[in-house]
Amino acid sequence: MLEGCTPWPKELAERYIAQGYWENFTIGDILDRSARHFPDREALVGMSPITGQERDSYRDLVKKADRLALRLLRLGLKPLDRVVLQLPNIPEFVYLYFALCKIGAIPVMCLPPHRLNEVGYIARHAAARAYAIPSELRGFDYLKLAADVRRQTPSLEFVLVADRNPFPGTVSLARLLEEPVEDTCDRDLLQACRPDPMEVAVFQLSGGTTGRQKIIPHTHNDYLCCCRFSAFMVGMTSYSAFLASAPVAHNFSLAAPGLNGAIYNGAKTVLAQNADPETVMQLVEAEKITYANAVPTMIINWLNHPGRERYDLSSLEVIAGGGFKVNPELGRRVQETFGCRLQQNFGMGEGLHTCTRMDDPQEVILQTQGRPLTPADEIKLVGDDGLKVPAGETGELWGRGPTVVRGYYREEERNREAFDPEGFYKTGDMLRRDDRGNLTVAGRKKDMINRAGEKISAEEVENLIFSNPKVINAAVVAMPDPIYGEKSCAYVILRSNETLGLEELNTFLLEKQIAKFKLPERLEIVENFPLTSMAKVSKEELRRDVAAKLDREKVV
Ligand code: J2J
Repeated sequence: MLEGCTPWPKELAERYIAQGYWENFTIGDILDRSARHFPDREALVGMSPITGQERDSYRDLVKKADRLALRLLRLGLKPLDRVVLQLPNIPEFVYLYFALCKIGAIPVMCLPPHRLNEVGYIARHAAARAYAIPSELRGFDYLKLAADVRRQTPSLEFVLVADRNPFPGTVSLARLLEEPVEDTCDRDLLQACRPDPMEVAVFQLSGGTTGRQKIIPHTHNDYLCCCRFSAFMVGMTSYSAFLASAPVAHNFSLAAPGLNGAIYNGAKTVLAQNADPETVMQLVEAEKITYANAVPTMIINWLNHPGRERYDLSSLEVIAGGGFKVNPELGRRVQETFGCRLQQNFGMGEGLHTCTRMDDPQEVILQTQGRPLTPADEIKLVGDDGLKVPAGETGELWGRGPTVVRGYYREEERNREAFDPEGFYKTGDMLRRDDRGNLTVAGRKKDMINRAGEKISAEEVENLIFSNPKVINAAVVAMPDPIYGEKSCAYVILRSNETLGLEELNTFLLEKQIAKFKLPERLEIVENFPLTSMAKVSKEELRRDVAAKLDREKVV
């Protein structure tokens, strides 16, 4: 396994293979297999910035992925090279993803809202050789971002741009995709590059725990195991149509079951450019979508859309909620309004997942986040003393299994904190288990804000606020929000005679080029922070304080 990654113990890896959890396929193999079984079936629908509307059969998709893979080899990319992929939901994401997987290069899954603060760090930490971007998206200039990332990243040689026009100093994805490949030697070359299924396939990013984002190395074997079991749980088959309306780079939309699961089963993937109700409903009707995944904020927006009745949404069989807790009332409304089934998912980029099953009783589907994904998952709920909590009580979820990574990439020290010596990943999430084994999320131990499924590390934002010369100390906490679930609130202590408003603070933070979703949405200037008995800032008290303030403001 790539240096800097933690392999599974040999004996366990052999057991996962012997028991069929790991099938020794690569991500490229599953595309090839579906193309052999269903050459003419629709594989991918999406809007390309290069060619306009694309509708690829499996035969087309494999051809484009292969062509691009060969062109990337010609360009000089090699197995295990890291390629930061920051493309939105466009067909080129899919072509490039499979092309990289086929040559054993590793896509690094940055999200479109990430900025220099995030991408620069990740590109350097991964020692990326290439970086793929759109030229612009929602008014943001990615070419300028790429120039900045390049300046900071000595390893970065190629910037690949998904655009019709060429840009100086970059490689045009349009050109790479259009150049014909007829050479049979090239095909042998591709075959020779087929990666070892035990090798790293994809770098995911951690959902913002402490400090900087960490890189999660998934192998072909563990990532495909995740999509296969997840697809089974929602009844995905070659007749399914999956709507990706959240960024397809995110683990939920890529691997649980997501794009991987759809390709594995020969299903159709439809890429929505955004999660607006109009866009989503048009696509559900036109493409006869059967399965959609979403964070609760998106579901709330869909339910409240006044134009909903204009669309025929009867093809929808399952809406899978995850990333944030779906409350039972919301779940009930999903089922009544859309006439489909709800499935709950509790998951994370590190690969541990729980979910409800299609045939679970209604109260399990509405009230819990289900059970672990595979029979080989081992989980425990642990107290502060590191021991299992008594049955029925809340504890931190620790887990290991055939889909759960054993360590972050190049993070020896942080790995010692995040994984126990037996390889259990400590999620930082607090859960409860009922007597039938169903788990319910009850809170969080880690210092993170979950804003509509987008994760914000409090520590990362605090450090940036702290670098403001007016500021003595800062503490960022979650405040409740009816639509976003949580938003972030900054408590700040200022130097004497200084003033600071939310707008000024956010202008300062934006100058640091951080992703917009990380900006605090409320600022409280205080004289000092409440402390715990251990003399640490009591974030719990701050969370209570802001929640009480919001309650009072609601009443007025
Ligand atoms: C409460 N909190 C949840 C839920 C995740 C499937 C689904 C989600 C993710 C994801 C994912 C939650 N209720 N139902 O990768 O494959 C919070 C937890 C968790 C963190 C992980 C997937 N589902 N969470 O959200 O890596 O705090 O993955 O540890 O972005 O989201 O975030 P992330």
